[in-house]
Amino acid sequence: MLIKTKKQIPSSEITPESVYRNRREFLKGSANIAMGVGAIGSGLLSPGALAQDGLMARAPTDLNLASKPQWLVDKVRNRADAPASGPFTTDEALTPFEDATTYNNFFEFGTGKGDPASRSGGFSIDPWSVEIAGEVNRPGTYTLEDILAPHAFEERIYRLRCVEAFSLVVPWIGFPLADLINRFEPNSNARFVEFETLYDPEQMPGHRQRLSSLTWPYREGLRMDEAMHPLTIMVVGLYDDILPTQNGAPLRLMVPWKYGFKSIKSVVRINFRRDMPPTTWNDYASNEYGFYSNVNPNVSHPRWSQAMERRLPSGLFDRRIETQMFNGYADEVAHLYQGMDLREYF
Ligand SMILES: Nc1nc2c(c(=O)[nH]1)N[C@H]1C(S)=C(S)[C@@H](COP(=O)(O)O)O[C@H]1N2
Ligand SMILES: [Mo]
Repeated sequence: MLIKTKKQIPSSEITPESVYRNRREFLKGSANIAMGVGAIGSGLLSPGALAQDGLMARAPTDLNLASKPQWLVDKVRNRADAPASGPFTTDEALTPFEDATTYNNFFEFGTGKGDPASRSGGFSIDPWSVEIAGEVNRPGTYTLEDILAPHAFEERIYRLRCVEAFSLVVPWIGFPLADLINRFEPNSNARFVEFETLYDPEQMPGHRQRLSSLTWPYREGLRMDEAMHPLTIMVVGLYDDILPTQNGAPLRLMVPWKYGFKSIKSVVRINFRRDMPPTTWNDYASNEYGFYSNVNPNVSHPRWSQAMERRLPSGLFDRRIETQMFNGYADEVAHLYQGMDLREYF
């Protein structure tokens, strides 16, 4: 949890957005190919960048997967693009694929930012199943295929703000959690949703550490109205492909107005509860990591300010920007917390 403070990076050095967006136009078969060529001419686009950001299919090994289920790849590719504007997308510069997939928090694979990418090779997501449990009419253990079958995927370009004060902008691919929840018919006792990550000491070195400070499996939770909010999505891909292991393959949560640790990875269990579930980081240090953990520049972490953030990619100079209330999603979500003291319910 180290926070560096350096000078601003000129925005001209941040080009991946144009690379990716041009590519989307390219794939749509529009006349914008010419734009891409122009971009190469101006030095914005290189063949290397094209490969990196998705024009070439990635091998399972590139995503730290044992295998890539073709049905899932096809479903991810055959999706709706992010809307041009509105709360479900941001036009801020995208964090390059390379940075979004090599600078990660996934403590099951180690505590270093590079560990999840370097230590998760050969991770198996086939077969994968998700248990639906608790206060629902249709509990059961469902295969990933069954879980995903009725959902059309869409791209959402969201900001992700880690509690450690770095942030990213990522083109996620997924679907609203509300649509999944409705299928399993929670009953009137369901006031909270609890999520659990896979527990697998053989595949996850963090689980083998004898003196781990975190309790496994990794757990997170949301209030029911937070889970049903249209911004809350289940993610199956990023940058035009399925999720790499380090980003939470094959299925993870994304709640863009909360600190990143709420967006639990590699989910195997969704449990509907009457009471507020225990969560991993809150168990570890309840004075530092609250259940709500809404992004809030006015409420400091006990050990550092949350007023600013460092936007990836990290370069020679860090780009520091102001953190926004609810990570910039206040218009959409502030009403969920009306009347609550956000210092008490941090
Ligand atoms: N199971 C699990 N989920 C997790 C984590 C983790 O360690 N284990 N880290 C969280 C944290 S602290 C952040 S910031 C985000 C990072 O997501 P990303 O690596 O896709 O950017 O994942 C969250 N989800
Ligand atoms: Mo985080």
